[in-house]
Amino acid sequence: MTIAKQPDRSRSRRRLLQSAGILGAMAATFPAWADPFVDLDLPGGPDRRELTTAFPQKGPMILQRTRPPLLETPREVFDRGVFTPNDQFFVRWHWAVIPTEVDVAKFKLTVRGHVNQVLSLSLAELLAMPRVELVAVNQCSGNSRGLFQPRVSGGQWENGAMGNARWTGFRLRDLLDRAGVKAGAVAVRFNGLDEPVVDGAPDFMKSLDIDHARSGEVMLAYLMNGEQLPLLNGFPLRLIVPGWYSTYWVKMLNDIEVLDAPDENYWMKTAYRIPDTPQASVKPGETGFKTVPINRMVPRSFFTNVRDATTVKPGAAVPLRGIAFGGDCGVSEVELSTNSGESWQKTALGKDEGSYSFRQWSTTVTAPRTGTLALQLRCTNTKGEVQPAEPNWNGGGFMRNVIERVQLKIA
Ligand SMILES: Nc1nc2c(c(=O)[nH]1)N[C@H]1C(S)=C(S)[C@@H](COP(=O)(O)O)O[C@H]1N2
Ligand SMILES: [Mo]
Repeated sequence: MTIAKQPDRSRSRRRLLQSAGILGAMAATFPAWADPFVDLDLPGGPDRRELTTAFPQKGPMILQRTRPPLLETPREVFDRGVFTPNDQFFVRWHWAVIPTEVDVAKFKLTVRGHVNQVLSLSLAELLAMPRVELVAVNQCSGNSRGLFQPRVSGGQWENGAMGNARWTGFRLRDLLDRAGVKAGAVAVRFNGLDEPVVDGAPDFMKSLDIDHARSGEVMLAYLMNGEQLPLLNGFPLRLIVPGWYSTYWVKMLNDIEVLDAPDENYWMKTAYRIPDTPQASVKPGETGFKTVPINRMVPRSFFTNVRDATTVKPGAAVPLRGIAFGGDCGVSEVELSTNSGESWQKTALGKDEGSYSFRQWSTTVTAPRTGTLALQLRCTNTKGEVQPAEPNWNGGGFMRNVIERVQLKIA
């Protein structure tokens, strides 16, 4: 169902969140058969989390925080396929003042600043822009932060602050061309409908360099997996920055400003900065390094059908599978090691949905008769970058990356 094809008034004002919505009490509405808690595998804990179904348009989600909502995708969702369903796609907001409904008849996207012509476009006008579609992974900069050692503050995610979807919308370049970017433009800043809770706190805004903004790949999406975006994922419109961490993927996007000077706003200058070092890695306690705004993603891979607690039979053939992505390019190979990284064997890769998508991998190994089955997994992307053997570390808990390891029990 598309937004534009709803001219009748009763549907034009969509009540997307009910009164008990984001700000309401968390009702315990679990079906009797459901386990209302999830155990994350975080070093040293605490790793018990409530599984909640209390958020609008969302199925069972791991509750990381209520206000603003931080909801993590349960790990079994990633085992079902490379597309993350909208109702279990992770949610992350910085400020709790999020509109609980958006009037699609009144919604306007503004393009202003260093342009020839200021634009104020309705959703109907935006839907008439040349349409593009792309599959891309949306991954929080702090995905897997809870696995950092030593631990760092911030949302204590396991690996579920990521998701993959087919995004439908239009090119940012086409929109900027329509406004006419003036010579001397250096950056484009994006702002959404959400607001800070207290006066004077910095409104959430992110920018891209003008060349990146005009690359033709950055898009504005009004459909996610063929449906309207859930409100908590940015209805009615969000930015898609393929291959870059999702801090740039501004939700409920309603304001675009072309800048003729670098963006000095808090969310670019102070927050979301990483050490300008290989893998954004420093030693705990280290100071004096240069920082840069977080940017492109790096390759990662995950087991989805086994974890440390999994038990297999002695000598059994053990089917293994999971997902991987290349970061800001495609997956070249996903390899498994059963001998602590001495040798690696290629796994079979599933259907290629595009360079920015999750890719499924699978293989089978034979369990030993006794002891444990220790497995390592690594992804190499099409640029030749491979996951490192040692985990990176930085104080922000950003860009977690390391060869994945699980140890299965034999019994
Ligand atoms: N308007 C707005 N957009 C935003 C944010 C926000 O706080 N406000 N958070 C960003 C961050 S840090 C992340 S991880 C993603 C999360 O996207 P999702 O909630 O759709 O999974 O939204 C990004 N876009
Ligand atoms: Mo994020």
